Amino acid sequence: MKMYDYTLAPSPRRVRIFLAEKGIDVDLVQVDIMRNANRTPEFYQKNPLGSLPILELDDGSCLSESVAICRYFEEIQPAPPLFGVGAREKALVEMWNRRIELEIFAPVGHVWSHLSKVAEGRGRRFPEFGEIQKRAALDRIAWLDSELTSREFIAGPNYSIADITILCMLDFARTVDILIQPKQTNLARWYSNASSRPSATA
Ligand SMILES: N[C@@H](CCC(=O)N[C@@H](CS)C(=O)NCC(=O)O)C(=O)O
Repeated sequence: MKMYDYTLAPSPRRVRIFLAEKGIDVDLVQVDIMRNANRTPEFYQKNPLGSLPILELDDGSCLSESVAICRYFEEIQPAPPLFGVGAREKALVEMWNRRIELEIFAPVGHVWSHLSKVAEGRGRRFPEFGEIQKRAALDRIAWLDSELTSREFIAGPNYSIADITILCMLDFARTVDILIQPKQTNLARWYSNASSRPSATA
């Protein structure tokens, strides 16, 4: 089994952190997406969307989508549980993971694609759209701060895949100058906690 990875990209990092939390080792193969190493016919055979991460199983079949890959590992090694335990907690983890992906990670991704210098030349850009997405991301990060007022982690008392998604989103957001604001003390406390876990360096 091996995972196609790019150290600087936030989506494969979600899986690397997940694996580190579980103590699972997987061979990593670096694919330099900034040099379009993923935009080749061979690579599109592995994932028609051309995106990372991809997990290639021993029979040669491939799984993509970071959350799907994490679910695969949760099934084969349930401990420690990172998708929640019991009906309610599992639903809350799912709820928060989806909210963070759709409501915050996606806008941050659009800011990177449409406004950042490094993404120049990677596709058509609409700077005004990028600015709108930046305002949306900032608003939703403020919402996240308020949600963390009374909880240690976003979905409850336990660290979960939803927290991993926040960590990767916030570190990615920093590259486009979307920062935790000084008054966002709940989020700052959460960030200090999550980023000091050993898995955060994965
Ligand atoms: N929803 C996907 C997102 C995958 C994605 O967008 N990956 C980026 C890296 S973070 C990528 O491979 N982009 C390829 C490119 O820009 O050509 C997941 O979670 O796996």
